[in-house]
Amino acid sequence: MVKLATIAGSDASGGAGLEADLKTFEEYGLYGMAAVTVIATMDSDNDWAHRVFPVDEGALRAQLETVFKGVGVSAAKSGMLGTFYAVELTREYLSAYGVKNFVLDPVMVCKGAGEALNPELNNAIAEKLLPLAEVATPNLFEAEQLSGLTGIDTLEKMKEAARIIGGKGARHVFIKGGAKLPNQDRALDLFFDGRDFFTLEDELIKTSWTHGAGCTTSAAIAAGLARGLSAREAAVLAKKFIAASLKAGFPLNRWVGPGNPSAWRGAHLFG
Ligand code: PXL
Repeated sequence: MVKLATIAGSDASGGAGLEADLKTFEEYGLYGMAAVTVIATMDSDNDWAHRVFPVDEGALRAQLETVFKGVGVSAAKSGMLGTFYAVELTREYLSAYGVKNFVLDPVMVCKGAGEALNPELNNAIAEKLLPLAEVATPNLFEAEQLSGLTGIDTLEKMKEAARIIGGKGARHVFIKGGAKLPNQDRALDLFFDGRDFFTLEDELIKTSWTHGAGCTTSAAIAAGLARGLSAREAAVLAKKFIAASLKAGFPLNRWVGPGNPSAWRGAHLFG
């Protein structure tokens, strides 16, 4: 059994975070483990306002020991880290255990929360984790934060950001969410391998139920790497996976709805 791990927050509502990651790993036929960094909760009496509770440093280290020392992994991804010590422990364990297949999802915003999370961590994520990343998967906002560029509103600017982020150490950069560029009616993402750019275009799935889409995409890339795909092959397959998931999105309540990673089974088996 191929094993991989996510170092990420728990989304108590189940659509994003490590819950999305583990569901995705399962769909790829892999054995998933999780080291929980923070617990995110949402308040239905207060317009689904998010709260984030960090897991203490000792408990996070003990989980990382379990995962990396006690079991071992073929790949790992990180999601919402939430504290400086989570960034540093992630760096420490990935380095100590020589994890090459590491996908950095530099979670800096949460659609539901509507604002930047922990902006004080952004530099630490860039400095400590980009150099370890086989693939970094920023959305447009995160690409701006990691590259220092502002107002990424064209494919050319996405490319410039990818080049800067690659220059900071990520071996491949996958910028998600080009659908948000002005006048964009296709789902457009950009993949950069340190030399060449590839655009990944697909039908834009018009849905409000996109909660967890970023987590799912980066988890699918990590799962593809664990399966032995190249970074580019893993990104191409992840894009198909997320499209199937979003086509089957559904509401949880009046505020939020996730994609459905298990939709892949049907899409995959029955075309
Ligand atoms: O989608 C970003 C995200 C990542 N991780 C956790 C979250 C969220 C958004 O809600 O809760 C744990």
